[in-house]
Amino acid sequence: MSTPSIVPTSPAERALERARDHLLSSQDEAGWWKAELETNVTMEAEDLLLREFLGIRNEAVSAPTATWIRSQQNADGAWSIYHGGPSDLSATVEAYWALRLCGDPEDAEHMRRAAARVRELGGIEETRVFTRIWLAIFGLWSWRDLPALPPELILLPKWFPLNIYDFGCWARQTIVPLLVVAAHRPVHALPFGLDELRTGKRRDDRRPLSSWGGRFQALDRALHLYERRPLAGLRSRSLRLCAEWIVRRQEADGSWGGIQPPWVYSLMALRLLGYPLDHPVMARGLAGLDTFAIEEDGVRRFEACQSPVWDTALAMVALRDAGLPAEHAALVRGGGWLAGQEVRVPGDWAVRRPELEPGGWAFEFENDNYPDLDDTAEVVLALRAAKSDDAEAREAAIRRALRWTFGMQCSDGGWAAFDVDNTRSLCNQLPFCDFGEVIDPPSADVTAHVVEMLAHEGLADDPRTRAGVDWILREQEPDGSWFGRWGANYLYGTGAVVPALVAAGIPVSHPALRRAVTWLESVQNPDGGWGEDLRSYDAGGVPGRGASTPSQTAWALLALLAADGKSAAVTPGIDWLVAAQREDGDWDEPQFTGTGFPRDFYIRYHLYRLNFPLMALGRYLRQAP
Ligand code: R04
Repeated sequence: MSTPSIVPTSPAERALERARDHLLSSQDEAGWWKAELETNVTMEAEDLLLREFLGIRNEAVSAPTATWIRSQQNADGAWSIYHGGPSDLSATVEAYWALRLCGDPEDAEHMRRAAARVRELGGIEETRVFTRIWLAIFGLWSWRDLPALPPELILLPKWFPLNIYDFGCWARQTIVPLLVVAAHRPVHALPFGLDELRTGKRRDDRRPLSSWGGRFQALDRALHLYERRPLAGLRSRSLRLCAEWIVRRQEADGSWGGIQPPWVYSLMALRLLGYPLDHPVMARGLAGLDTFAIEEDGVRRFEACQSPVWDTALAMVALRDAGLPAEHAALVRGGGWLAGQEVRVPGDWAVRRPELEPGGWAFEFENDNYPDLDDTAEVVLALRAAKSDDAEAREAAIRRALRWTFGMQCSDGGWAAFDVDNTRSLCNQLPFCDFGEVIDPPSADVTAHVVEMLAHEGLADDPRTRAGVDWILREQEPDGSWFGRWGANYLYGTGAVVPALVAAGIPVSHPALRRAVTWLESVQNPDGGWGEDLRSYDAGGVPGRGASTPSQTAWALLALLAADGKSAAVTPGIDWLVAAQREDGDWDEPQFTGTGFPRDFYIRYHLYRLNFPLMALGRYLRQAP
């Protein structure tokens, strides 16, 4: 089937056509789209450390990885965790260390600058717990100076506070293998030290006993005493349970959760438990890791995760917005591929919802244990954009997705990414949890995607959808915006919420929508676009401000267009998109506009710069008089 030709009359139409063709040309023959998921150099550094630990690091991997890490160093000698971001201490320590491992001499210019910057930022002593765990594994930090991680944690029943199911699934999958690693206290000596990265200062983070933080510090001291003589029976039973838990969760591609941290720590844990490298679980895990490496132009970098389901669903929605008919071969193939990715087995979510029938979609190629509500919502919207050869099977999959979605609604009416009522904020107070979000409470962006999908399915008046709408309305910030949990930041939240509320039947005259429009107008850049720096997540950060980017401009436009499109901000926004487009139909977007964890972990989705502008252009042109 050929691409329908829109007679290009306006610049916006020409921009849409070029973007559409560019997107169509990047589809895989199997039907999916997948662009790079870029994060930061801790991925490459830890890949090398894992290989060193397992005794499989070689020059073929080290040299191109080191080239990549060197290429990412900032002028001040440090590394950042996102484009244009401030120097990050933990990332810099890991990057520097990885380069030492690859043979870069301590007195090389770039290394001296890095070490000096590390000391300025507080030295090894001030790095995050994960970095210091890596250092302990290699004898460069004392296990005694780390928060205790007793494997007996696995024995806590699922109703007991701080049991593993109280943690968000990404933290849970990371913690269980780390329990095993910490129990072994491995020390894999290296031929060099890292004294040049130390300040010699002890960190003073004692908290008062009147706070949870302080009480957990006291508990931590008690656990360290227990670590000296753990009960042998309890310890071995705990380790056995951890091993079973880990092995049972390996995915078909050899990964754990499709994300790097649990993957790497699970391989280390199993190795420490005696699994040889040629054991099928280990061999699958290691072979799978290689498929997450990108090797080109003499460099090797590493994806923290892969996003084919998410990229494909968004691309299909964008192509529908761009005017492609449901019969178009690209949409039919994309829909067929997505349908085949449906999750049909229970995962960790079933611990809280044992009676609920499986359904829905995950983010990655293989991640049966962790389907999420965000992908499920976008996939249902995408499937509706494509004609299917087997309409009955398609309907059945959507029915299962709807049932699963309703079953996964949190008790306050919102939806979270992976779990129900995963809201025990106490988890964040543990001394071990100094990095990233460790719980999965409902968020405005996920709830909005779910509500939009339910409305599209004709369920806007279902009381459960209404509860979601009410949840969203309660979450609006005083300035009229919504927080973005999985995208940067208030522009992402607001860009998701406004179209959802309108789809759910909230009139565009509703005060919540008018306030959202006013907020978007107030943060538009003089150049007509929108942008929001990731510093907006920091305490005292400014919401909605930053250099204009294609994806964030598109999010603002999607909201304004949904809210009747009469805002005077629309035309300059569209003009900005048109002017910023490259000749080949794509856009440049060095900025990271995806969020893994606010403040700690950010993602540059390489398809955001194309998918979202295409949606915005498509909806604009459909609305234009
Ligand atoms: C865009 C939203 C889609 N939707 C599903 C989210 C999928 C990606 O979620 C994660 C990606 C992650 N990466 N790395 C981590 C991670 C966690 C996610 C990660 C995990 C543990 C540690 C450090 C990083 F949930 Br420790 C790429 C919402």
